[in-house]
Amino acid sequence: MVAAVAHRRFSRQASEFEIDVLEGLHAIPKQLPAKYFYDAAGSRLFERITELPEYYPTRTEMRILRRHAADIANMIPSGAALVEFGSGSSKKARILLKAAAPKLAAYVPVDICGEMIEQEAAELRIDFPQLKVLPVTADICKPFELPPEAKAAPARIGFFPGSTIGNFEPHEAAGFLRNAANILGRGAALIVGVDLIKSAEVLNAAYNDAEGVTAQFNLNLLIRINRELGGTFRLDTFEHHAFYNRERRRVEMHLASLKRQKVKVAGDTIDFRAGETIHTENSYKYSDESLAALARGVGWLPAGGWTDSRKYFSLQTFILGA
Ligand code: AVJ
Repeated sequence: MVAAVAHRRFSRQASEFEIDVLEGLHAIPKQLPAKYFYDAAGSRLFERITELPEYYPTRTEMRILRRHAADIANMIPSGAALVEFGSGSSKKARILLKAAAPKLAAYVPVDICGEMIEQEAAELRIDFPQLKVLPVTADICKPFELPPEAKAAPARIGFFPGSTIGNFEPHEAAGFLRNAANILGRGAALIVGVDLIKSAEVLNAAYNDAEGVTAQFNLNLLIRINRELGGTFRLDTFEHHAFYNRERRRVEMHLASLKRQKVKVAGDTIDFRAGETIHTENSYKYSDESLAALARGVGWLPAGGWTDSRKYFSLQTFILGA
């Protein structure tokens, strides 16, 4: 055991996950990056969240997409390539593809999880036999190369649905939009989905569902740390906390320690005070105006959009200024 720990500490290459987790747990206040929610179990729990009665964003965005798919397709120039950032299961792109596939040179799903997009690409090729599906495995926040067919197209249309942009700090969201502009290039357009600012009641319910699926999703991060980093988190000593922070226009998720305790992770000891939390996610809420201001700052010009009758969710389009 001693040898194993020594081996881990001194000769093993630490993974990015281990580095990020230890850095976050030693920070004040404690925090963990939200992107680590999505292991296999976490991705399944997120799918369940999207079907909860309280969690309106996914079904609202899908409804907007279905209602306006023809308008969106019309706005896409013939021969363009559709590039989806953080495509995951491509569930939303499928709605667009039903209307736009015949005029597209290619559909390029980009995701950090290569296995997921290759699998999804195989299914899309069956359902859209005429469409070129060219998946790219990449971190959407960093520069990456598009496939030659997408670069050669007369224009590239970016698609970033799901309010994924809400997980970024505002300066990171601006960085993403700038990176997307660089990757998509001259003549590009971008379609972004954002969850809109609304009453605290509706927001708090969406992140505190009666069935407790969101709590399981949040706590699954500790299960993952236990499994992958030899953690000793006791799940019955941490509690899911989620609330709308109105001043900062974001829903915050935390895991609160119910007592004073020590937890081991990758050979390190982490101290918790009673009630101390790990901040696990921010989900920023936008208005059409606040998103437009952010986008304008990095060269994207607002070009209209669509919302639902309750104004819960918004799909906004932008074109690249000169
Ligand atoms: C995937 C970022 C859109 O912020 O609402 C759902 C993730 N977290 N319930 C969101 C999430 C808790 C979700 N996004």
